[in-house]
Amino acid sequence: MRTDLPQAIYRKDYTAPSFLVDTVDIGFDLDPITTRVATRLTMTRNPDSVNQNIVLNGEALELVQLRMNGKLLTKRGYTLQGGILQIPDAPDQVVLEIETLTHPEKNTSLMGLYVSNGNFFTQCEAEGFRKITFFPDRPDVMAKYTVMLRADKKKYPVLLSNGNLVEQGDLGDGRHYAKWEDPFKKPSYLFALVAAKLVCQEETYQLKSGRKVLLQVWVEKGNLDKTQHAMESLKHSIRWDEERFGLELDLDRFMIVAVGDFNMGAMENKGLNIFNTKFVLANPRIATDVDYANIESVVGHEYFHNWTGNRVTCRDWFQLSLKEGLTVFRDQEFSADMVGTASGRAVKRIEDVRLLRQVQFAEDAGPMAHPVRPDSYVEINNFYTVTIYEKGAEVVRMVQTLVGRDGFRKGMDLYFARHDGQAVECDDFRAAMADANRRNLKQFERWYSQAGTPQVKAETSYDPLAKTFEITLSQTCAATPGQAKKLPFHIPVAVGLLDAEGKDLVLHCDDGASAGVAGTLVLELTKAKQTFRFTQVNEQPVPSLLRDFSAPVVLEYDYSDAELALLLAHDSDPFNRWEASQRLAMRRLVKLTDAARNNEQLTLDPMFIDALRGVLMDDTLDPAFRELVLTLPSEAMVAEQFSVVDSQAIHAARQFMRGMVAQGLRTELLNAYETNLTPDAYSPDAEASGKRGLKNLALSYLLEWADESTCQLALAQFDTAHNMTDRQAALSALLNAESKAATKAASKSLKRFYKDFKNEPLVIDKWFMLQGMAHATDVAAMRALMTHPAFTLKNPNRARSLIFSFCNANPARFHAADGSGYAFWAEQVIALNAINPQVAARLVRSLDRWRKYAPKAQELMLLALQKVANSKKLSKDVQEVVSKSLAA
Ligand code: B3K
Ligand code: ZN
Repeated sequence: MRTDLPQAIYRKDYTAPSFLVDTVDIGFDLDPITTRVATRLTMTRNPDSVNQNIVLNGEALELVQLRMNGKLLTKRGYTLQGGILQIPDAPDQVVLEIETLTHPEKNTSLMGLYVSNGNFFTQCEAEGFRKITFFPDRPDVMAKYTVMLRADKKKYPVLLSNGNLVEQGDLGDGRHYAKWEDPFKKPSYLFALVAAKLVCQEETYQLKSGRKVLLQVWVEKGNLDKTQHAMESLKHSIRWDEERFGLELDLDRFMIVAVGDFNMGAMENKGLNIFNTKFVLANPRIATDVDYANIESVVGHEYFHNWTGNRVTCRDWFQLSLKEGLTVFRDQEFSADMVGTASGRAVKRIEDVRLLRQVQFAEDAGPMAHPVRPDSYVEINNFYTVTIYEKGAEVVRMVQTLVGRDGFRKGMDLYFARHDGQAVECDDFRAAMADANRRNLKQFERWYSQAGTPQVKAETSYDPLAKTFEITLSQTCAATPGQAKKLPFHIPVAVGLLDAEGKDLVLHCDDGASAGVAGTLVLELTKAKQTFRFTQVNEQPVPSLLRDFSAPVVLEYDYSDAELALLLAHDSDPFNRWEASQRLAMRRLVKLTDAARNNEQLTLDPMFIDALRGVLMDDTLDPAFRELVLTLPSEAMVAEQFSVVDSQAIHAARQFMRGMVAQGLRTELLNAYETNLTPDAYSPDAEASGKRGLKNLALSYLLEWADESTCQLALAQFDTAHNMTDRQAALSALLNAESKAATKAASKSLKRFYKDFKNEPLVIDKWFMLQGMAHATDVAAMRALMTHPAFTLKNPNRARSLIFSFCNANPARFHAADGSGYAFWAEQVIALNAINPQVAARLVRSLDRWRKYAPKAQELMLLALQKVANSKKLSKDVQEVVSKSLAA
């Protein structure tokens, strides 16, 4: 068995580039079979470098010729080994002319220059530019680009690249050209081109300064009725960055282009964002409320990168979170501000934290755990993770909590004043925040260097005579690969104290606490153990700890059910209201899972149902918030509570609980269903989508008892829905209900859904996804689905919709006792590896926590992992994840 790791790259080995590139002139003769790329680089020796040679990266390229200062370089003039071209003995000023050939149509990796549905696109982050031409392909080499595109005019009427269009015309032979110039220096990973048959929605938009800019959203002809929401989102993003951070769009033209084959969500290329169609196209017929919200946040995210990422970029890829964590934080704040209301903000916060806990905490506890600023990697594409993105955003959020919102803005201003146009490190961001606020953030650095989720334990004691209340916080952090010992983190813990009625007490505390929102103090935990004393506390309070989830930690406190019920009913912090509901549910789910595993009788106490009833019936609460409270922790979240996971028992426990809630609240759920209908014209706003969310959750509960009447309710919704949110929810509820009537209704609806939407790829993705996730779908059913003519592994969205949804979101079937799920997984990883290593490596992650399962299951998982490890021609993407998963 091969478990050896391919060559790792270490942060400590960073050296400055030997030559800097001043200008790049790059010309393309675009042809799907063979594209000729001619590059002219002007380069200057970097006095800071120790390396004398010119070093260029190149991958999957045919080198036609190479000239230095006009002279042809023969094979004796350079070396080319392992994707690195080196030229020794170069003068200090160099003009390099490089001609290469690439084969876009054959490029299924979707990195570099590739073809999707007959059109040309590029993806260069992180290291795709080296698949286009030889270049020092590293983010600390920033240059000015001029791009010449030449292509068949009929087939590719639209020719786009970064920056401004400076010239275009015919070439006479049925081909045409366009010349683009980007006025800003940029790293190669931000280069992009599009040559395609597309149409656009465009608009002139006036910036606050009065300057007018051209905004365009480019799509295939049939999709022009699906661009409005992306355009609106873009305008909102531009305005928001002006208002919240004083950051203006620096170009005269900003383009978004949608492509159906794309490895991730979207890409922030300078002035030419390229998007997965999934995050652009929307109309009520094809997109759900969640899709609308995702489009807004991804459009925002990519736009915000223009400052946090593009104007100030990363010195090396270890600093990835410098741009990603910060930009996720910015897009989270943007989405929250777009909703506006306090409870709307809380809903957004809860959704973000749910993702963090379910996916990032799991990553932090597994073999792929890594710090927000990693120390090493084999394949950088494997490090576009929830740790870099979501935990990175939490780290930025903690800075804001520590220095305050205004202080944070001051820090951002200083960051740009110091580093505009530079490629910098995470430390530079922290230094700007510290200096602008005269704060010591030295210990805070550990959030960047230490992996793992800290566990914070709280203990309290009340002294009625002295009227003092003490909170003792202690922190630990489990070992992660390569990091046995952890030093204490600097953790902001926001707390409030509730009286017996659930009202906030006025807080007095002298132990290093700073004021948060009213009724809240931020305790700064910096030691392994620390006590904070509150004075003038006239009654025994109930503590509301870690309000608004002020730090990405697991907080343990021995709450009684009664205390949790009080918090759920009254906490002024909506996040902790929700949190109380999840604690109540989770402790019961853990017990139920144990009982299910031991084949004991499952029971649920009425107190829990009563607490949920109270929330469900509380009309003063937003429907969206009520939906979150009524949603039980996912099976994946329950699994995290166990050292040995039993997926079948967890599924049984959670299903039992859903059934009991459905039974106990049937009348209230029916009532919620009826009072939250949204018969008016579709709008994705928070109020309407919140209503739909609660109504559809009610429907899914009602179908836990899938009798004739509830099936009819779902069928009627499916048949008459005037939007995809309701249609998909009805189908999903039917698919997951267990009764003959439901099964019949589901199969009829599935057929109809396919027929109605067969020309909408994004909807067919949903069709596959719902089936991949349905409890009834076992491996045999998956294999049958894969033979469907609409299925292909080549399109990442399609592969994800079926294969990933089964492996990641159908745990009871994926972890079938016979190991069929694992064998299936191995086959798909191997097949994907040959097509698209990045997508394949993501799928490997579905088994990386194999040590968390019972011995018998472990054995079967190990077999599957070894099968992949021993297969031929493994990409380094897949090799890295497999070997790290197998390592002790
Ligand atoms: N920066 C890109 C991600 C690139 C992923 C490369 N494997 C999208 C984003 O985070 O905005
Ligand atoms: Zn990003």
